[in-house]
Amino acid sequence: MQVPDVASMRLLPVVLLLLCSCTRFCRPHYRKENEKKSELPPASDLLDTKCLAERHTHRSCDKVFCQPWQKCIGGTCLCKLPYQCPKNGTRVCATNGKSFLTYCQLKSFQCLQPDSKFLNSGECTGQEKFDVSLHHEGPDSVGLLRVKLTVLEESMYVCKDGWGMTQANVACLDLGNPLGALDTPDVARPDINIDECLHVSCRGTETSLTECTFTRRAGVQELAGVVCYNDSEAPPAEKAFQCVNGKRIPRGKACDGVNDCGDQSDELCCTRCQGASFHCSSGVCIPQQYRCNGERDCITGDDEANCGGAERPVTSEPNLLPLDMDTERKRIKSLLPTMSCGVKQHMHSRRKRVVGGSQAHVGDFPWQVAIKYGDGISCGGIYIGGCWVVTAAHCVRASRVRQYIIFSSLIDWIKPNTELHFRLVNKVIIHENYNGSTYQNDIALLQLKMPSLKECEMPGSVPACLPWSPYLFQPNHKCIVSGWGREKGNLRVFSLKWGEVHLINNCSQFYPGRYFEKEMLCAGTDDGSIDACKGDSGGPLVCQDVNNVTYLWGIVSWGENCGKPEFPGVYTKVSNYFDWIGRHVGRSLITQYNL
Ligand code: 4AZ
Repeated sequence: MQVPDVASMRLLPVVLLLLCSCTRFCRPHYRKENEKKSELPPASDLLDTKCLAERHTHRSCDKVFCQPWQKCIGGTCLCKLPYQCPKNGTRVCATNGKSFLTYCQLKSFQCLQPDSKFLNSGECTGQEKFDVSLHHEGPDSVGLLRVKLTVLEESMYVCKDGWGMTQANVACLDLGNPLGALDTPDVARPDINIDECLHVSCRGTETSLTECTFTRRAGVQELAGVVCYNDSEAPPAEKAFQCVNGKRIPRGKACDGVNDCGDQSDELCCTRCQGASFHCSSGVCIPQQYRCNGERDCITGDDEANCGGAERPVTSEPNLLPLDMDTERKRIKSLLPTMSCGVKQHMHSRRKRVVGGSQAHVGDFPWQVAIKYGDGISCGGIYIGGCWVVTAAHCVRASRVRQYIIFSSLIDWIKPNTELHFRLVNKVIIHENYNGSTYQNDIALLQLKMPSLKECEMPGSVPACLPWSPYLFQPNHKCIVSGWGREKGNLRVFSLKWGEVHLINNCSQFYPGRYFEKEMLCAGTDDGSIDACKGDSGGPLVCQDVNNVTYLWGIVSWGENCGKPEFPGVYTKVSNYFDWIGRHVGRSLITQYNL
């Protein structure tokens, strides 16, 4: 670990010292190079073209959370099986006349068999009738929306207040249009006396209006108009944003927090957001109303951060239907299993934080482990829960499984502290596509031996969270690298050091032909003064989210020398290996939100 402070310098070999002081005078390169990239503006200055090419939709768990009746596999939200739903809830009735134990069970069933939609809560009686229709004055496709709810005798017009593309898309699905709505124009009221209408509010993920929230509004009001999507009336391609589902929407409607496409593809690749919307740092625009509403909408959690204790759990208006499905959705979400990772125990987090980086103390990096092989610590590693440690593939060999000792809570190798624990290794799993000459897929798992009959738990250790999406942290985010790094061949042992580095974009410019964007990431400082070095390999690069939860973002892998600004440290991009890790350790051990 190369850190520029004087105290640690004393411990570092002279060679390294010279290297560090030299690099301080080297011209910083990163800023200049990053600016070059923005000379190529995307089609619209709001949109990230590289991201658009990935064709994200509401089912991309790299970008958004899956629904509670879905699970995230290989970056896509897939249907859960009904039995994987939480058990408690109330019975609901589907359009196929069957009743289901819970809303989640119906939704997971519908996910597999899209024909059976939600009808209403409670048992099916065979009598309930739900209907959506368009009331036309003229011959064109514009109409006023009428809804017959199962709980009401008569059909009613929908109020214009609260009406928008989110609601209109759901209504057009009910009207048989898979691409939803084209527009929500103003439509003249019919001549008859209407002194009541239905106010409707949807999230946009519903497959029928029956799942939205309805309230009755008295008084003469403007009514909701809608035109469902048709290709001939849609804006021409040159003026349109092309949705992933094939729909074309006016270009100006992308990145405004409103899901105009219906598959959300117009809100998932945004460099910033316009109108009444909030920009998640993952590049997603969400409606401004979702900010500080008590529900995490951004995968990065930034919509619920800095709310000043003023989170307003939405007190929904009394719904006309006996059970509000949005409330039910949130309740199901809260029943899903949760896991604990990336949060230091209280004893430690009270410690004043060190600024500038250097010497670590017990509890500062409770996920950091040391791998002892031979006479000293050969590599770092990261505890990820259960019996599992992640490290770099180049650090371990399957044939040496019995020669490794894993230390946790270790600080000083010369003066072992009392908190120290150690474990032997049961199994070494090296990534099947690890390439020792290119360092591609430089990742390995160590399964620890259980001490007697107890679990693998190591007192004082806390697992680091694993990132399931490459969008959790962005370039320039400040992260921390830690380790017992030393010069190769130098048997002298150091204590655990840490340093702050930032994530560096576009790293192939530093390592042409050697840097693989999908599998690797770069981090460093402008002057190169903080860097990982030999012996830090296999150890953690961790980043904290807005809620101070720590994620294992990178594994120290390689780099040209150490502490050279023109050669930043290269790390294994952990998010790319989430599924691989899950396959070996069990998904439930590492999945936080999308299980
Ligand atoms: C190594 O040899 C090594 N400066 C690790 C990290 C870096 C360079 C070398 C990054 O283990």
